[in-house]
Amino acid sequence: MTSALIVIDVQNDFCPGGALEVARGDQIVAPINQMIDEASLIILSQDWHPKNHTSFADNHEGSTPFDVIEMGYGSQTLWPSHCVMGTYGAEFHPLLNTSRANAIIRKGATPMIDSYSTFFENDRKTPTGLSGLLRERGAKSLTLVGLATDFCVAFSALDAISQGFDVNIPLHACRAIDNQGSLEDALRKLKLNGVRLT
Ligand code: VGL
Ligand code: ZN
Repeated sequence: MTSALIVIDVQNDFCPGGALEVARGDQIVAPINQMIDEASLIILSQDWHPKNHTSFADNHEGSTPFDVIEMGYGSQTLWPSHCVMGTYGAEFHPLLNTSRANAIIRKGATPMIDSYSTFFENDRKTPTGLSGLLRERGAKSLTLVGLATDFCVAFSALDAISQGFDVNIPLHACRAIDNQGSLEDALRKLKLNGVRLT
């Protein structure tokens, strides 16, 4: 069975000192590099927003980060402006080994839709093309690692299951935002849907 390693959003803005820093987010770079050395099909996901992105609190007057608003596609957490395309914050962590990556999937570029998952935008309908890429390459089993466990890793894992892949998440190679119980919620949903947590 062919397997693929999907490295989610290991970018400067999600690491300590970044705009939407995840505690100890940089500690996963070394274990992920080790997994990259051993993987045969490697996909990197990159959160990649325009400055006017609807998920930024800065773009909603009177809002502050972590407020929740209603969008046409459901509720949306407002974030500090992060991973703006072309900026340092949107670049991969400088120590992440990107040289062996087979493909980079960028997500979140549509101004009016957020995209936690690297398979579908938050409207749950607009595909990034990753499912097709993995299928054409014969991948059946996916290992997901990266940032953040409770948002982009979890949403990607649930979509991967719905797309018929086997999914494994080694938690030592992930870190969470953990806002208002979001990590516990995510872990429960992942287990319920058959994601293997190791
Ligand atoms: C992420 C919030 C907003 C993530 C991306 O990578 O988990 N979280 N954009
Ligand atoms: Zn984002």
